[in-house]
Amino acid sequence: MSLTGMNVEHAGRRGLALGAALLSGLTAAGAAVANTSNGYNLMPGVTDISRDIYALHMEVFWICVGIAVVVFGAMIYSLINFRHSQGAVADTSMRHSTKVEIIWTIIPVIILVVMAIPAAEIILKMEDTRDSELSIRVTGYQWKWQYQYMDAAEGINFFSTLSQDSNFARQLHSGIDPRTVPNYLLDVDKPMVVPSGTKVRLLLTSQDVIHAWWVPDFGAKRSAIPGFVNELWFKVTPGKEGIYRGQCVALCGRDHGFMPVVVDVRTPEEFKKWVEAQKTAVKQAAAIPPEPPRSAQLLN
Ligand SMILES: [Cu+2]
Repeated sequence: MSLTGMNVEHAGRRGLALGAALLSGLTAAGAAVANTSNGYNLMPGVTDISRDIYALHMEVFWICVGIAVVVFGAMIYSLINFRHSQGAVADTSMRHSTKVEIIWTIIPVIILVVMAIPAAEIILKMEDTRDSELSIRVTGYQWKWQYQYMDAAEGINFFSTLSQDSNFARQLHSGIDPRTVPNYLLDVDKPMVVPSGTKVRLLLTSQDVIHAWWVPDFGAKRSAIPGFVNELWFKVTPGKEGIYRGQCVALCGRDHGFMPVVVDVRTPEEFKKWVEAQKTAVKQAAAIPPEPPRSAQLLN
């Protein structure tokens, strides 16, 4: 039996209906697994922004899966059912169809608009650094970070460098197995400390080359460029206090891989205590008289 044009059209419609059913089924499955994460997916993170990014990522992912199912489904169905050995005769009469062209232009445009609206909303939210409660100036150096606190924590200023354990292990012929070093290359001597439930704004710049500050759990990443000040904000959900790790993500030279970012998120009360302790330490350090110059020591 040969397949006529009528049969092809009928089969095509059936294929589309099958694709639509699969798409709706997959969307439901996607919603069900959206809150779980394994090592292969983005992490939902601990801030509103990171959760928004994750939700958008999953939404776009399932739209792509749906498109793939419809397109490949139609292709595979056609390849199997309308193959030459089955006696299929190619329809050579259709050269151009304005109707079809309009449909396959409008559908992708609708899909793109559906994806662009929530994406733009999240970008605007990420850029809105107004009403921040704590600002920290972050300066990138080859190869470390400097954190200078402002607002209520004004005066706290320190460098954050790769922890000694990682630094020893990374040396050529160190004889140390990196797998025995906890948080290898993701640990620092002095982490950034911030309070949870607080809108923290970072002012990023660099002293030498372009670096980039990134903590995946915060959904926060921005370049630190010499001569520019870039802004970034995050607000860790209360109850999600803990240590969060990231890295410099701009190829910034030989030791690019050795300037991790570590953020210690504490409750606002604990953060206040930390600020007081830091300020006391700064005062004590300032009270120590400086050593006289060597020439003066010799004269005495
Ligand atoms: Cu860097």
